[in-house]
Amino acid sequence: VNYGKFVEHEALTFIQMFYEESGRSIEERDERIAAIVDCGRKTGTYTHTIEELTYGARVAWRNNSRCIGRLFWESLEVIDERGADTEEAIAEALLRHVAYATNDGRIRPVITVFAPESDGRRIRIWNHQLIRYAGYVTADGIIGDPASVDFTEQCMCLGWTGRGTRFDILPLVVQIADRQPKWFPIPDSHIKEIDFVHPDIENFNELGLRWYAVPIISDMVLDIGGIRYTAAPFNGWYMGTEIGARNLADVDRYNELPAIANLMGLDRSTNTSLWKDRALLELNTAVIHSFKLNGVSIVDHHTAAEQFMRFMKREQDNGRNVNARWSWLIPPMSPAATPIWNHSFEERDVKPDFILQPRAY
Ligand code: HEM
Ligand code: NRG
Repeated sequence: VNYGKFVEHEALTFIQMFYEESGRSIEERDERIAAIVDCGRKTGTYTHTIEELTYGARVAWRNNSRCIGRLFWESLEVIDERGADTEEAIAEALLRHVAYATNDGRIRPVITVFAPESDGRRIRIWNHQLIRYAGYVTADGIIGDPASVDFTEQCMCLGWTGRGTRFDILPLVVQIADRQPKWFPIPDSHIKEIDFVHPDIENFNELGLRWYAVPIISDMVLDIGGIRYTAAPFNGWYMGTEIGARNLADVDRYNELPAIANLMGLDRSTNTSLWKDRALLELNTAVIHSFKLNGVSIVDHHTAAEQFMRFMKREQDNGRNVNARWSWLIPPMSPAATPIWNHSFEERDVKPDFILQPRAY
């Protein structure tokens, strides 16, 4: 019952912030506020201008307490696809996003924004990331990425079949309202992947490890001024440890440390050989080395931490509080060797932001 009022309050807070930060005139602002109030009371919602949408998406990145990469928030490119109203049109826009963001390896931070939730009608992209590897439960254990097992089963129920390798790219799955979701394969030509080699360990490539170039999160809500964009996939580039210290290393993901330690001839019979730490270090060396060898953007965790400290300084100089969560900002390797370690942060409820939403399936 209070829905309209709630939106109005959030909308006005956002509009005031936008007009203040972008240095527009008071007259212009008040005109816009009057229009939004009028539209909101008549229709229960309002439509962002392209300038509001662009600024809102950038500030959502700036505000996200878990992201270490926020120094570059102002460079986010916003693609307006609010007009895409069929599953096919949405899938085509997603493929354009993949190609534009990949940019042959010189990765561009981009967000594609689809129509927001209205009257309970919403667009959902079922994928967690547009590009991700399948995970299959077999009698001999899981093949592929264990984090994708549930989604992979959904894709197979919809009629998709994978080749059954450890690195099968999943299809795009798009749903409008409560219609049956539709799936679309991503052509190989759209996907850049990197095979991992090590600068000194010659047979490292025999492990057959690889990863895709661009992480494109596609299951979060972009919340701007009381409007919820439930389909707004975004990407930057990888920090090496996301792949080398988590995706390929976690025991409940690809769990590659034992194989790497064997390749290196380390003693796995005792923790005191620090075989996990040694294997982690070489895996992460291989990830960064291989991305660079292939001309694909990536940042190491030390540089990312320095960039984050510059972001904090710049925000403070601009009179803004930084919203941050320590446990997400410290990298999963050598965290105490980065300047983030010794800081304490405040986390508040700020908007615009990217927020989690329940699974679509
Ligand atoms: C989280 C790095 C760009 C929004 C993260 C995380 C890292 C990271 C390391 C933690 C991920 C994890 O532990 O799983 C970077 C780097 C970027 C970048 C190096 C390079 C430009 C972006 C962009 C956006 C964004 C462009 C949005 C416009 C987020 C959000 C999270 C996050 C919302 C939290 C995800 C969650 O809650 O699961 N980022 N990021 N990041 N980043 Fe960034
Ligand atoms: N850890 C996840 C990706 C999370 C977001 N990371 C980024 N985002 N770098 C993984 O696939 O490893 N980004 O927008 O660049």
